[in-house]
Amino acid sequence: MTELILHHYPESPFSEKVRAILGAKGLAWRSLQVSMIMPRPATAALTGGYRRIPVLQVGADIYCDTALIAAYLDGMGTGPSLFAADNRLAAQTLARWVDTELFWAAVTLRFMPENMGNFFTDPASAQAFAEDRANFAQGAQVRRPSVDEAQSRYARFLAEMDAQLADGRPYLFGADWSVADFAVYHMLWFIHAGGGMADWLASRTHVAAWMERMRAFAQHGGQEISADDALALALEAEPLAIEPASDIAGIPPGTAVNVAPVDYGVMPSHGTLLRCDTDIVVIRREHALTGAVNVHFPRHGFGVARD
Ligand SMILES: N[C@@H](CCC(=O)N[C@@H](CS)C(=O)NCC(=O)O)C(=O)O
Repeated sequence: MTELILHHYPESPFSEKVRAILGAKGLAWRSLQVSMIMPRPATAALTGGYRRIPVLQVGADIYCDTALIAAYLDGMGTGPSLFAADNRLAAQTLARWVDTELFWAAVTLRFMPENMGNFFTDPASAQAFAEDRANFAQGAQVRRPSVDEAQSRYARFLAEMDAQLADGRPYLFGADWSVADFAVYHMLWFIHAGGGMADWLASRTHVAAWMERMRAFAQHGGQEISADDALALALEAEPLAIEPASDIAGIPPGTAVNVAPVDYGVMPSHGTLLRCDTDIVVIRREHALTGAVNVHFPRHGFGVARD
């Protein structure tokens, strides 16, 4: 099997979701650690513009967004599916809510001075981060909640989650994990990673025990790979053959398009449309450093437009 290369950085919560899935499934992976702020030249050459983290590279195929990365990894490794049929709708819907609504509450909470821990090593890196994220926020269509709103959203969620786990089940929907466990895990990990609000977790004993179970999965690190080696692997590999199709009237396969998240970090990737269906969007692009690559996105949460 071609190696799984995760482009990520340690502080990134969405990367923590994927690190935990890789660990839970016992999958070997390569770690390409990127900077917390731009530029990220190798990742950008591969994605063609999409700038959110993480992305998963498998040879000359690049998978963007953790919803799609989870679906891609699901068929691999050991253990139960992340998308078991009996709770698939509930698990997917909870994961989407956590990754959007709870995420913005988590951002408010984590960046309260008392919850930040040592996120920034010095004032200059804090300033560089603020400038980078101001660029990232351009064109975003999201609302970051106030502290009061974020606290009440999180308190309510923790109470409901604790009640759900109170019957002794190990995971949110029963005996087996689902994608929702990993989505909730990374968000709680992010909120508390600076050591703040520890009492919120400690007082929810079922959540605290579940959190330790989930945290253990993410302790399974990847073997480092350099950006140059990751680019060389893309150059050597052939992108997957994708059955051409499009369900967008007026944008057939072969059209030059751009694909971008619809909510935030809306920087588009440019390429030629290979496929667009209810699950995925795939474009083909070329770059001197990578050769031909396929860039895959989930359909949910992404827009496709002619270039
Ligand atoms: N829905 C996306 C969200 C990804 C996301 O927001 N990632 C954050 C880091 S955890 C990001 O890209 N922040 C800006 C950056 O790192 O440049 C996913 O599931 O992958």
